[in-house]
Amino acid sequence: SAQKLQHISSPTEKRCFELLFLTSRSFAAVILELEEELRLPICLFYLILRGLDTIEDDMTIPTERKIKLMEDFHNSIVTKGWTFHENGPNEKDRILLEEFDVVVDEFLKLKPEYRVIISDITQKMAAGFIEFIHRKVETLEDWDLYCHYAAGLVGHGLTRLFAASGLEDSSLASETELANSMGLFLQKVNIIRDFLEDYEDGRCFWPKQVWSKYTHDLGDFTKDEYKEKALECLSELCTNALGHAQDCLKYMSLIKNPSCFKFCAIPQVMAVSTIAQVFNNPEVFKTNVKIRKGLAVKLIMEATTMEGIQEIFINFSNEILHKTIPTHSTFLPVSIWYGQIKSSI
Ligand code: PS7
Ligand code: MN
Ligand code: MN
Ligand code: MN
Ligand code: MN
Ligand code: MN
Repeated sequence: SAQKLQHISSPTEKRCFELLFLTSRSFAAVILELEEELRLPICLFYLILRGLDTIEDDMTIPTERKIKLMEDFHNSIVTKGWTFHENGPNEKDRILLEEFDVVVDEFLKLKPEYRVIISDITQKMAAGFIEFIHRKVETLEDWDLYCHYAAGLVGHGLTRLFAASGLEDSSLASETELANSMGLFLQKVNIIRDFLEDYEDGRCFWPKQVWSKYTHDLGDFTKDEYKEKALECLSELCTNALGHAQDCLKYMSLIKNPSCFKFCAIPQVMAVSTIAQVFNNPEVFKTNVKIRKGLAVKLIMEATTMEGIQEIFINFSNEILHKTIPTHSTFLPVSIWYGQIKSSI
C-alpha cells in the first residue's frame, strides 16, 4: 500500500487517504486496489458520503439543524474551508468533519465529470436521509427504499464513475437495477448484523412489517425466552437479503477491469460470508458477530476472478441451506433460492 500511495502530490491529498484509513480500514483496503485514475475520486466519494452519514447518524444534533446541514451538504463539499465541529463527542468519525476542508480542496481539483456524479449522488442520498427523518422503516418496500438511499445510490454512483473513467464500458452506466442490488445486498447484511449495536444506540433498521410478526417490542429479541422468535425473524430478513445475490453475480460478470472487479467483489464476498455466519445464529442478539480474520484473508485472495466468487457464493449458499430449519417459513424459499444460485452459475 505504501507503494500505491507514492504518487500522492499534495499534503491535503495525503490527509484524505489518512482520513480514509481512520474511518474505514476495510474500504481503505479495497479503494487502494483501484487504478490510480479512480483511486482518489472514489476515496473522496467515500469520505463525502461518510461525512454525510456522520451527520445522519448523530442523534445529538437537533432535527431542524440536521435537515439544514444535509440539505446543504452538496454545497458544503464545494465551499473552500468548510468544516463542522458540532458532532457529539462520541460520534466515531467526527474528526473527518472537523478536517473536512482537505476533502473540499481535493474535491474541487477533480475532473468535472467525476464531480458531477459525486455531487448528484450526495444530493440524492441527503434527500433520502431527510425523508427517513420524517418516517420510519415500516414495510419491506420502505426497507428497500431506505437501503436504496443509503447504498443503492452508492452503487449507481460507482457504476457511473467506472464508465466515465473508461475503465469499464459506457454501457455499464445503464445497469442501474443491478447496481442498486449491489448496494442493497451490502446494506441489508450490515443492518441485519448490526441489530444489537443499532438497538443499543436507540435505532432500528429492521422493517416493522417483518419483526412485528414475532414481537410487539424489539427489546424482546435480546431476551432468552424470545430466542426462537428472534431467530425466525432473523432468518426471514436473511432470506430477503439473499434475494439480491443473483443480481450481484450478474453485475460482477459485467465488470472487465481487474481492479474494479476486486473493488466490487471483496465487499460482496464478505457480505455473503457474513450472512452465512449470522443465519440462525443467536449470537446476533448478544454480541457483534464478525468474520474470522483468516477467513477474510482467504476470501480477499479468491475474490479476483468470476470463477473464484462463484465458488465462494456456492459454498456459502450450501452452508446457509444446511442452517435452515424445516419448521421456519423460510425453509422453502431458501431451498428454491439455493437451486437458482446453483443453476445460474
Ligand atoms: C463510495 C466506496 C460496487 C456497484 C459511507 C459500497 C453507511 C454498507 O455505518 O461502514 O459502520 O454500520 O460498515 C462507499 C456497489 C455510504 C455500498 C452505507 C460509500 C456497492 C454512506 C456501501 C459508503 C455500493 C451510507 C458502509 C453501503 O458500511 O456501515 C464508497 C457497487 C458510505 C457500496 C452507508 C453503508 C456502507 C454501506 P456502518 P459500514
Ligand atoms: Mn463500520
Ligand atoms: Mn453509519
Ligand atoms: Mn446512517
Ligand atoms: Mn451498521
Ligand atoms: Mn455504525
